[in-house]
Amino acid sequence: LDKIIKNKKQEVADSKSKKSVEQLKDSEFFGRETFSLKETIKSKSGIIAEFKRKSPSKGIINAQLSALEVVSEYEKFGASAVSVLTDSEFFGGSFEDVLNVRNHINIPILRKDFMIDEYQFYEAKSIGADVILLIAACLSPKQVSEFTDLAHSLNLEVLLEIHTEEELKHINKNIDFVGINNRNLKDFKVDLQHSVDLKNQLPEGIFSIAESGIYNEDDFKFLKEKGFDGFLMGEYFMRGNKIEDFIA
Ligand code: IGP
Repeated sequence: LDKIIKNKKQEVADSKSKKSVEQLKDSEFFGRETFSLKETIKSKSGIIAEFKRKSPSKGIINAQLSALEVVSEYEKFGASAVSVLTDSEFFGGSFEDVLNVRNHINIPILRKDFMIDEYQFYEAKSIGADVILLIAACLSPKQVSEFTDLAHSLNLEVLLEIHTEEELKHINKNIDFVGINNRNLKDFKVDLQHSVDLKNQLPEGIFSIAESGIYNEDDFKFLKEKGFDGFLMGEYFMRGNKIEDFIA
């Protein structure tokens, strides 16, 4: 994670020198009306289906498919939202992946990246994202709170990702969704029961999303029974498993 953050800081510095916030605001998507995951999480399957070519834990997952092909399937078969990785170095994603699909789907897009600087929120908005991710493990509670306000001022919804009891402190009343990562980012181990235990400590009424390592119907059913509202799934679908078979 430290390596990713270090790389991200450099990347953001480079982007800033190429394009100002004012230039980002000129993008055709900046003023668009956004889609709300708060609405689609309940009206559809709850699945947030991810487009991801590779990851630090799995290496190459699927480098063949186009983002548009994949997310169109996701939408067609009932995904509540799509998550698109925009980190290129570690996840093989790009802004183009979001830009190429924005006008072709009518569900929210989560820009999946490591948000560490205000600039990235304007960037997210300029490429047509509707939701952004904040990862507690790389932010202070104060940063989470400030970034949440900034996101909301741009009409972006906020998913806060946590993994430990300690990180419950990062939650504030303005957060839209709390994601509990089933995968430990330090050793990449997946533990669904750990997530359920943590979910039981969330504030009443907040939307909860189980993230990562959901690889079969039993995992999904288990987490659903335990009361999770949303399910963030990437690898399983990127390896060619069909979302329609899964939801049916
Ligand atoms: C999806 P999986 O195991 O279904 O491919 O996981 C998603 O939860 C995972 O990509 C993820 C992630 C993150 C990626 C969760 N939190 C933070 C990058 C950064």
